[in-house]
Amino acid sequence: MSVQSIPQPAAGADAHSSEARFSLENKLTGWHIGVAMAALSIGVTLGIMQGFEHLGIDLYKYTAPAFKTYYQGLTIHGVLNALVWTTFFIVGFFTTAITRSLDRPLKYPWINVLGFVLMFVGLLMATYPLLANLATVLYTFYPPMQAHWTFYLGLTLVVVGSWVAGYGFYFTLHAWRKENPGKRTPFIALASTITMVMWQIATLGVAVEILTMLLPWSLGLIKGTDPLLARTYFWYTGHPLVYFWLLPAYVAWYGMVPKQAGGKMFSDSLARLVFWLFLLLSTPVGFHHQYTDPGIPQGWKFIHALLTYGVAFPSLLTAFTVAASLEIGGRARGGKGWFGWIRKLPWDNPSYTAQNLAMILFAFGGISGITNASYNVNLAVHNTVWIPGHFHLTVGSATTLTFFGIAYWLVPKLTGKQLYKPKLALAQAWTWFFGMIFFGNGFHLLGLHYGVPRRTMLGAAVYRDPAWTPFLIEVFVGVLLLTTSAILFYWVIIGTLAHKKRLEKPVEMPIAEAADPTPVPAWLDTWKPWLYGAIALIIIAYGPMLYTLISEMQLTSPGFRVW
Ligand code: HAS
Repeated sequence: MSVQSIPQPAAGADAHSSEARFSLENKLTGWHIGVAMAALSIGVTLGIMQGFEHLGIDLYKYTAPAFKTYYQGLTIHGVLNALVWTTFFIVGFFTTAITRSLDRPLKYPWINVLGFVLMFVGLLMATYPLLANLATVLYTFYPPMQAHWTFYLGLTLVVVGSWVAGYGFYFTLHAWRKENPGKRTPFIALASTITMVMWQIATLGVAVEILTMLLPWSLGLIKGTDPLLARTYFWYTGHPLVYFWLLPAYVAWYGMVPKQAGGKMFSDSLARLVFWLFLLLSTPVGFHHQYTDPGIPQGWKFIHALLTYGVAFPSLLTAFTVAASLEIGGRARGGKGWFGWIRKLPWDNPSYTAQNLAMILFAFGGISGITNASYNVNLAVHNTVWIPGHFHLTVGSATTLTFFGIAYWLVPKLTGKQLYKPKLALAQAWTWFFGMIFFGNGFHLLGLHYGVPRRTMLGAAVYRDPAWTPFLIEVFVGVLLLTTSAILFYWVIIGTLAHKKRLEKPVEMPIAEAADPTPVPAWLDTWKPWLYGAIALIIIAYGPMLYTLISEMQLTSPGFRVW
């Protein structure tokens, strides 16, 4: 099957005129993913420099004054890749996903335009201190390391902009519900909206952290911060943040990839249940990032550990149900026997392949996540390179490789141009896959066996052990493959944009039908119980500890600049 045949082209003139209804949504999506891809291009370049540094080759000597130190580079790498690439891509992707799935344009498009403007202004504002080496605080910006106030305000605007975009989506969904009384919300629109609601609940933590502490502190209005309280606010947001990165990939894996595979969604009801469970369980788990923080009692860490195993459950469901959807596709394409259907999947389609490879890598990333969640194992791996090993297989693979796969149908859709050199795009997906295998395996082993610290200039470390070298070389091979892959990605995308020939028929967003005709029960299309449940669980899991930390707050720690 050729790449163009995967996103089903609609018929002729009718399809073109139906496309015209969505021209603003197309533009908005294009702006968001354009910024996302630009950010990623800088972020990955700095990642390459980190790979060299770990081998003892410090390229920062040559890139000053633009990028002066390893820590400045690491901060920019984390902020651009983990925060900017993801948030912009997700809001852009949802703009298309929600409107196409509801088959109606945005209710109040100006709200979404405003959201984009706020996000973009925020990004520009945060870029200044990053480039000027005034915000070398890494992407978690823990105090007492202090950044310039524009960094905090810029990030706040990015988050507020994404909230505003979310309001635009809610109004659109509300309008659709009024126009379609009694109908079940289409899965893609529902799942995307649940993700945005989860994000709005989750980002309250970081909003409070910045507005009540970090921003006034960086402006000199208050003298100090309380690092433990700040970390608690941060991780209130920080863990659900990872599901904000993951769930758009799940929207594609459940709602789009089965169609690309030539099959159907194994169970619409189960898919919805998974998203509701994420709304319920994503937030009250943040203490698993604070197992080693002395100020949180063991009992609370235990409760959050239990809830963490709870939030892994919808991903376990996903592993089985998405595999089942793919099996339906493989068998519909003539696959036989226990595993014969796997070969029949459309491995010649780069959009499909990137996403399926992302799933496979996530199986390993998920296992290391479940390992992290165990209190006593976490004591061994916390703050070691095991952790970046884990998150390159999750946000760097499950999310990013899926977004590459989405881009391979979305960019042709938005531009009306044929995907440039699909074989290069296929090579891109495979090089990312193998790059992450080398990278992830090397870092996991280094962290577990040798306790090699993360966020450290390993190339310059005096305690560097020669036994690390083979694994660091393995990681470097990964870096080289990932670099090749990134070059291929931009080659394909720029080639597509530059393509002269336009597609005769517009590309349609792939939307999978449910295999099971049984109607989705009403409780899986009802917001209130899930929303109230999520709020109640957050109050139980965070309320008492936040009350204690806030009532005992001591804003005494001055700011430090350690770079
Ligand atoms: Fe995590 C640290 C626990 C998932 C990202 N995580 C991090 C950090 C990041 C991150 C960025 O408990 C570092 C933060 C920092 O800078 O300090 N994580 C978990 C757990 C899960 C998990 C239990 N993490 C993620 C996801 C991320 C992400 C998703 C980004 C997108 N994580 C932790 C903990 C820490 C942590 C502790 C703190 C560590 C420390 O000490 O600092 C779970 O949600 C994972 C569940 C996943 C699964 C896998 C399901 C598999 C699927 C694929 C199926 C494959 C198919 C293919 C269908 C159970 C769905 C079929 C193939 C065919 C060919 C047909």
